[in-house]
Amino acid sequence: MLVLKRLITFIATGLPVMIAGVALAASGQPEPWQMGLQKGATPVMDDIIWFHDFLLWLITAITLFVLALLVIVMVKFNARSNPVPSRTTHNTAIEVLWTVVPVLILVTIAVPSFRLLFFQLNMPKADLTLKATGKQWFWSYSYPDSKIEFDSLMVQDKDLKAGQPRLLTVDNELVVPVNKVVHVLTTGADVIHAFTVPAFGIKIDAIPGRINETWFKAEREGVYYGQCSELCGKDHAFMPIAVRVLSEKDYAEWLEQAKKKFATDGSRPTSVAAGGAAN
Ligand SMILES: [Cu+2]
Repeated sequence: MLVLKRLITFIATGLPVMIAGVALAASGQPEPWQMGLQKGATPVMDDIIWFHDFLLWLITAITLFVLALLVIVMVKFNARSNPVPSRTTHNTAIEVLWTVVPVLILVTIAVPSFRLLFFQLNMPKADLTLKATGKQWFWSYSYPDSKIEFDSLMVQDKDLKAGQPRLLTVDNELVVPVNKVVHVLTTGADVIHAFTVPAFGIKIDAIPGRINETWFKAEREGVYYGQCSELCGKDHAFMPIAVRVLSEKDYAEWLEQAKKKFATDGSRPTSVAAGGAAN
């Protein structure tokens, strides 16, 4: 009885909180009691969410169908209600069906799956190129076209200002313009890290000695948070990624300031990897 009581309490109190969590999940960061994925801010993430939901409905339907078959068999064909079993061993029609129908289901999954994969992997022409270098344990960002380079470190709990999320806020955010295609090149300076922003639908390894690339086009202004997603050492959990998406005008203003604040003379190559860069 206690279990039942607890279940009722959970449903009564937990569900409204969960539903509220769904509504809040639009803020570019995880929310308490969040269900499902963060709301997408890029076309790629919108497609990922669509594909995820599509698969969820599909597997739910398949699971319920199989469950129904099992229940029918248990009720109709148990030893008591069906004492003399039939001797049937083959049925051509049903054998064709249970081969063809799963094939059709797989094709239905494969088409949007490949379409999404090509959408993610075919880079559209870049409006802006950034480089993110994973280091133990922070990120360095450079804007090669503007000769800007800076480090982005997590803000410690005691230094947080009101409204800043704990473990996600950084001192220098990555700043990008809205509705522009941004290429992100990633590399690691020491060990493998991974550059991940859930609301953008991107997750790409940052590997010492090589450059990986991905892209995003943020369609809404705001701040979007991510975290290093490759176990990279003791402070792996404390090297968040914060991307601020600004209007084109605000971005231009930020860029002017940043050019003064974070200028590199261009003669110093960004350290690519301990073993990879001979500088
Ligand atoms: Cu890392």
